[in-house]
Amino acid sequence: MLPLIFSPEVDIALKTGRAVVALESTIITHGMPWPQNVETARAVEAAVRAEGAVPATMAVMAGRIHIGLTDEQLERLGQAKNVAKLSRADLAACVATGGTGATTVAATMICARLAGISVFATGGIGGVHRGAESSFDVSADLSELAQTAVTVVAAGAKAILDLPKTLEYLETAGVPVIAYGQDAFPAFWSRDSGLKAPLRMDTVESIAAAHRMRGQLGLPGGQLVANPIPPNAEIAREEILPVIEAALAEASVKRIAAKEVTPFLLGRIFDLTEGRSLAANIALVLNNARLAGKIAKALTTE
Ligand code: PSU
Ligand code: MN
Repeated sequence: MLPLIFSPEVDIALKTGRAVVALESTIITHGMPWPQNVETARAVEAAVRAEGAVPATMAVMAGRIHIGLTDEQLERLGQAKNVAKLSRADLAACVATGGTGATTVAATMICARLAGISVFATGGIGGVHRGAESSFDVSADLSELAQTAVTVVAAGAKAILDLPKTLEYLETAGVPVIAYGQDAFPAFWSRDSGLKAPLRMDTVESIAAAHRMRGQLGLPGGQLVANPIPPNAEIAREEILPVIEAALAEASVKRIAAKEVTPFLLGRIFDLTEGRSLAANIALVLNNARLAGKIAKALTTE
């Protein structure tokens, strides 16, 4: 028996073939401060529901993989300190030892596949970090996209990363990167990274069809749907880039490494923009939840 605990709502939805959207929990524990993290998690679930799909927020609690959290569990997770950040490398050990932790994009994809969920919404995936040629810091999210058949909706990759290298990696790994409704690959807080996305699709039906076709062709791995942040919420690239540079310089002086890098940078960018980066982050996650809900719906209708 797999150590999975389905919330009653998700259980019924999966058994009756309804649309379900997976959601991660690292964004709650490591990506946003309390109480905005919990408020956002709830709003994201509501956005998925508004599209007629059922949200399944994932987390490991006391050695069980939860597929869908109650409101109370969400609140507890959002207030908890020192929660483990679980990626592919940590998941089994945490479950086996009865631990508790939040799932990253990589771990959420693994849980979604185990649960039979095909679509997942997040903010921005991890990627190749700047200076990766010496640090070797490449997010496990990328290799997960190459091997786990889940369509991930994100606002591109976070602009703190080396985006050209991230796109090169995804191409090598055979991951389709699909910009939604525009040619440019979006850069999380900004709509345009200055790079062209390898693929563009303008309808959820095409995204759903491409997801299905990958399965029919026996291709492992998922798809990355890069959904630009809504125009009224974006922070222009010229404005966010110096802030990112400042945060990166600080991370380097403080020798921040491994799992701490992304949470540290997001936290510093929040401080340096006086919270504007968080408002943008919330807007883009909600936007991704809506699109993921539509894709999940499209996947349930042949
Ligand atoms: N999207 C957000 N905020 C976040 C993340 C995504 O808007 O905090 C998290 C995801 O869980 C993603 C992780 O998998 O950041 C990447 O961490 P790393 O770079 O250490 O792989
Ligand atoms: Mn990393």
